[in-house]
Amino acid sequence: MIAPKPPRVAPKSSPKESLVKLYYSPGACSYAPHIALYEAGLPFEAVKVDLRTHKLADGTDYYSINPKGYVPLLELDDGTRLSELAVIVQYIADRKPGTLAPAFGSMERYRLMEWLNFISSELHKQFSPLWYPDTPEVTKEAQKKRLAKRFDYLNPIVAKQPFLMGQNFTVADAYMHAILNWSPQLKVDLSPWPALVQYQQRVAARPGVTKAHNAEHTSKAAATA
Ligand SMILES: N[C@@H](CCC(=O)N[C@@H](CS)C(=O)NCC(=O)O)C(=O)O
Repeated sequence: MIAPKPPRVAPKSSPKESLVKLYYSPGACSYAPHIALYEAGLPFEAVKVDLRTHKLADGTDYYSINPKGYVPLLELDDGTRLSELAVIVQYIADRKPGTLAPAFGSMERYRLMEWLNFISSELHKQFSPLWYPDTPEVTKEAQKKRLAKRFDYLNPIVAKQPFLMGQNFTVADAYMHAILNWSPQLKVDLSPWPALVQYQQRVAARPGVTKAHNAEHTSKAAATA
């Protein structure tokens, strides 16, 4: 007797094994997803964008890839493109469940999103005007005062625990580290907040962070926000 043929099942493409492409600019906020990709151990290709010209190394107009013009941008192997840092890092984390973000739907995950939103609006976009040469000095000083209030809030948190969410490094730490990393260049003195200085050193010492740092700084391009 001939055994019936097993039903044809389409081979499952494992999203975990597919290659993603990260559009980044050295030292920009895209450092956060770059760190997350190394920390997650995912295979990826990093594509450098020159933010002064909005062009890739081969001359491609970056606006043709991301009409928003900014980095980061994540491209999946089916061509799908995802923008907005706080979303990109969660996507990366969810490709390696249980490593860089709490499970979707849990209260802890909302805590992570709370951090990502805080970092985006209260740190990242408060630092941004410090990059622009046409920002008046008085505005820069006002921004630094606003940032100081956020540092007052953050310092005791990272004094009592190694990472924003407690004992475990998450993508929120990748994001905060990438933004606070701008401090020396932008003349934001973190020394009145020693736990934040130690936090930066602690995160910088992680192997995934070192790899991302080395990858970004083997090439020269100006950081910009
Ligand atoms: N809302 C965006 C902001 C990203 C952003 O500010 N990117 C900066 C670098 S840190 C950038 O590419 N600026 C250049 C430009 O806007 O053309 C996100 O969260 O991803």
